[in-house]
Amino acid sequence: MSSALKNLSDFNHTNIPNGLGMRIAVVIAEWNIEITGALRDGAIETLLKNGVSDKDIIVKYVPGSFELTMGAQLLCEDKTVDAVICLGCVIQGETRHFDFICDAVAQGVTNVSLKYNKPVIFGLLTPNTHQQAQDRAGGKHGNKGDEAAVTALKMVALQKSL
Ligand code: DLZ
Repeated sequence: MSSALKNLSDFNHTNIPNGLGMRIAVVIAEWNIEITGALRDGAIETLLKNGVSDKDIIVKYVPGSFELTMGAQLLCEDKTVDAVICLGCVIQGETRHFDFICDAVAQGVTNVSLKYNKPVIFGLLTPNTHQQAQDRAGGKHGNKGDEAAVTALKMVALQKSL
């Protein structure tokens, strides 16, 4: 698996657009908050580092990853929001809901994004173990929240360029 070999956060850190003037919402699942909180911190740090103003970062929480889609939809209703970053963590083996939740979020995020014509970023960790989650939430494979923030900046810049 490619992620066994590298820090995934290095992968998309080229040509990051400046986020000044962008308004970005971050929706975080409270399940596995020790992981999703680290994803949130990585995402916010990356947004700030790349020019997004503190006042233009909206942070909201939903109970679990299944609710990320609804959270994203509510935030997309706000016309001042340019993009929504969804952050969650579903650990396989911990729940029989794993496949249902992951499929629902992937489909839901896609649907909301297309419905509102707005970038909605899929920042859902789907690891087999808690250790794998930690490795991707500020550990040896980087921080998926960081990557999600870069993706949001790139997608908003793309949209604004058209
Ligand atoms: C119920 C549940 C379970 C078992 N596991 C997780 C998980 O690992 N990660 C996560 O984000 N949420 C989990 N949930 C909660 C669901 O996402 C959802 O909040 C509930 O099913 C209520 O709709």
